Amino acid sequence: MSSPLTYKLIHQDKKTGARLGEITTPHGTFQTPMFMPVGTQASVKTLAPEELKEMGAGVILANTYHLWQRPGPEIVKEAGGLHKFMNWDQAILTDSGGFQVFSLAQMRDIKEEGVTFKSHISGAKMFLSPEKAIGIENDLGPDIMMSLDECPPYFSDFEYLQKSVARTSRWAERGLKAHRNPDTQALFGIVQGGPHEELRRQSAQDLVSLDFPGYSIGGLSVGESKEEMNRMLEFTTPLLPQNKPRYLMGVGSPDALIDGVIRGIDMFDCVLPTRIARNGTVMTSHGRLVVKNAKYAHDFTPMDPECDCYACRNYTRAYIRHLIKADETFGIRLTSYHNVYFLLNLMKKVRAAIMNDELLEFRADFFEKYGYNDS
Ligand code: PRF
Ligand code: ZN
Repeated sequence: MSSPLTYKLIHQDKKTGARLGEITTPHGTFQTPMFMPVGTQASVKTLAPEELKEMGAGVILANTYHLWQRPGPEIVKEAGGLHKFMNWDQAILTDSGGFQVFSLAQMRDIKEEGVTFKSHISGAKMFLSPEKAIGIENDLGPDIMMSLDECPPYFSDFEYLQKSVARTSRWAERGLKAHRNPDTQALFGIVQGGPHEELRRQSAQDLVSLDFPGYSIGGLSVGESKEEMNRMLEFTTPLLPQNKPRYLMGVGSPDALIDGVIRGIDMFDCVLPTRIARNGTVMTSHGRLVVKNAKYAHDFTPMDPECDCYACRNYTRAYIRHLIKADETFGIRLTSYHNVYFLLNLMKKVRAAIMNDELLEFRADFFEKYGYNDS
């Protein structure tokens, strides 16, 4: 069996766990550490695939749960798969639906067989098993797919977490067996375990013994502190193989990206840049800026004067504020464009810093300028 995904380690930072690498998929190669913009429903909100490509996104994420509910995997399959359906020819990763069932759906009943829940769209009672999730992901056809996992609340009681982690390992094994396209789609296992080192270790060991082509770290950034997340990452990444990618799920604030990279994470995704953009908030080299605020009404400078993205090269804060206030959708297209560009560009700078063995210096400078005060 030939692997559909290869991870090449290019350079390891001398002072931290950070790794510069390259992931090759059936739909192209991207450098890591990488931020993956989220296209929940096969669209990165407000942005065209050509725009994502022009800002250097080599991989995007889509959600099994949403696409299963609507339009349904049959239609995506009929279109020739997700890449053709959405006109994106670079890599795609799908989340399994487990996390979305736990965060969006009501009336969840988790059993060994799978999870029963009420659809947040139709209200219908539905059932998701590890085999079913993999079957849908096989129909959708992303390059990288996730195992079905359970993401329990971070501080659930120990007994519960222990049972949940063991079940997530069994679900991962069942998914691996059900996987129909191991030569063209890489299936990752997801490490869980809440705040407990022994459970994280058990979870990582179980999954590593199943020999997945890559590993995700789940159950973090779910309300715990940044220090707590960093502690768990520091403990967990050394348990994962050096020659395979590590993906920290649902993390995308600039500080957490840098601190994750320092602890050996290669891939990240988050709705943050597009979500805050729709609220009129942008990330800039000097921290967050609420561009729709009245104080920018007469400000004819770019959102971020240090940014060279399409939006910052051509439009002013005053204009974008006006568009957002007037409910003109072009306004949130510009803020979305900028925010996604900002994170892709941040990761590009992070990769350069790793190559030069100066990531810690980069972190100190970035944190100071951005206004983070915990460095
Ligand atoms: N599991 C899955 N997807 C996720 C998470 C998880 O734990 C998280 C947690 N931050 C985000 N997305 N399957
Ligand atoms: Zn910009």
